[in-house]
Amino acid sequence: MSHPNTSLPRFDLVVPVYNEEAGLPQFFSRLDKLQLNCQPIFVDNASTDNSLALLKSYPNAQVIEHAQNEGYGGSLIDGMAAGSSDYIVVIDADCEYPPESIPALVRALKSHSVVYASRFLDPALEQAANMGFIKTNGNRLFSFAYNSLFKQHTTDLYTGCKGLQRSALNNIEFEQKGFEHVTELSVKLAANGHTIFDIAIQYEPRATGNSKMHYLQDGAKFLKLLSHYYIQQRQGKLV
Ligand SMILES: Nc1nc2c(ncn2[C@@H]2O[C@H](COP(=O)(O)OP(=O)(O)OP(=O)(O)O)[C@@H](O)[C@H]2O)c(=O)[nH]1
Ligand SMILES: [Mg+2]
Repeated sequence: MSHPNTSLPRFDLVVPVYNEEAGLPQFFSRLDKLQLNCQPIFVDNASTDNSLALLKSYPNAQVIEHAQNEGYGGSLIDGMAAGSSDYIVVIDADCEYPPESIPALVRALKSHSVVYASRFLDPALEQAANMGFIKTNGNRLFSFAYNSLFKQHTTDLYTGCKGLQRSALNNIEFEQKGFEHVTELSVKLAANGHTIFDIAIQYEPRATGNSKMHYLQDGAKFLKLLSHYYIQQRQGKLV
C-alpha cells in the first residue's frame, strides 16, 4: 500500500478467516486496488488449509492466530480488540461482500456510530444477488424480530460487513463466541443507545470454498438468544 487513500479516515479492517485459501488471493488483490488507509487485522481461526501462510504473506497486516477454533464471534472479538483506530470495519474474507464497498462504509461512519452493509436495502441489488428463499427470508425474519424488540430499523441483521465507531464498544462485554455474536453485538449496541444505519451493498454469493453455516440450527439458536436478551432488557440487566 504505497499511496494509501488518505481522503478517508484511518480505520482497522477486521477480517475473520477460516479455511479461505481459495478466495484469499482475490480478496488481497481487490483490497490492494483500493489503496485504503487502514490497518488490516486478519484473524485466522485455526484454519486447516493454507490460509494462515497466505495471511502472513500479506504486507503490513496484523495476523492473529487462534490455536483452536474459537468461533466466528471469537474471531471478531479478538480482531476488534487488537486494533486502536477510532473506526472499525468488519468484512468476511470470501469476497461475498465486495471490498469495494468499504470506502462507502467508512464515509458513513463519520456521521453514524454503527453502519451495517445491507444486502436487502436496495431491491434491485437484492434481486441481482439471488440469495435463495431460505437465506433471504431467514434474514428478513431475524431482522424483523430484532427490530421489533429493540426498536431498530436495520434491513440486514446478519450481514457480515459492518462498521463501528470504536467508542460504540465501550460498555460492551461479549459472551457469545459463535455466529450468535452477531445477535449479541446488535442487541448490546441498541441497549447502549446506538441506532444501526444501513447502506446498500451488492452481495456476491461465494464462488469458491464451502459455507459452514447451518441455517436451521443457527436460526433456532438466534431466536432463543434474542428472547433471552429481550427478557434481560425487561429486567434491566442488559447494560
Ligand atoms: N463458518 C465459520 N466461519 C468462520 C469461522 N471463523 C472465521 N470465519 C470466517 O467468517 C466469515 C463468514 O463465514 P462464512 O462461512 O462465509 O458464512 P456465510 O457467509 O454466512 O456463509 P456463505 O454464504 O456460504 O459464505 C468467513 O470469512 C469465514 O472465513 C468459523 O469458525 N466458522
Ligand atoms: Mg460467506
